[in-house]
Amino acid sequence: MIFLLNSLDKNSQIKIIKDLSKIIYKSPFFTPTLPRFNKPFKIKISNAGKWGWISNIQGYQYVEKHPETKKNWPEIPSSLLYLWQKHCCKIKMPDSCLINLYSFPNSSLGLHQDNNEKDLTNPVLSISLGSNAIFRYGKNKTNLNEICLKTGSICILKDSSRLYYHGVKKIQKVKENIIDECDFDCFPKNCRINITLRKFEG
Ligand code: MD3
Ligand code: FE
Repeated sequence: MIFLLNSLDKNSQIKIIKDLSKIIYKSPFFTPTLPRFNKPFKIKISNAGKWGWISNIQGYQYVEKHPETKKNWPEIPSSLLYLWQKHCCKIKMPDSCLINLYSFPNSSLGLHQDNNEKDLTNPVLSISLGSNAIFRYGKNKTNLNEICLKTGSICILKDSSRLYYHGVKKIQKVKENIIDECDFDCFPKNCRINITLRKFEG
């Protein structure tokens, strides 16, 4: 696991937030639910790319259409593809971009592994924007590291870290939230957005 803390400058973060607002306009946030129990997650999500990750009573899956609008997901913006090429891979492009919305103060994400992708040797790239996340991760559930992911931080998962357990314990609000400064109605005040770029198909 490679952390590039505060790696994106303000202008690149603003460009990404604008691109996200266009995605959310076409593909609104929705609340995923837990497989089997159908209990709502404490985050909202949307996607871009050919394959969007969803969760509902049936399980976790990658699907080509938004579960509510039934439309294809919007394209992954070039501002994000550029970061994938810079930090992950020049050859294979991601085909999935999950956008997680954390509201302050009640959002969190339980400890889990990401193993729904077909080829787990492909890397994952994550970008944090807005409020801070208290992020926990480790090889086992019992021995976790904790780190504060601030706005503009990038996290790269490859090789042995690809199957680490990880989750977001809580959200901490910040004095100047760059998402609030952009002033889009689609994002609540004091929120955090996490973007994960992945390759779902081989
Ligand atoms: C470690 N998202 O969407 S991003 C997820 O902050 C997810 O929203 C978190 O976990 C968030 O699945 C964490 C950092 C991250 C992403 C993928 C990973 C860490 C990872 C895959 C494997 C190991
Ligand atoms: Fe995850």
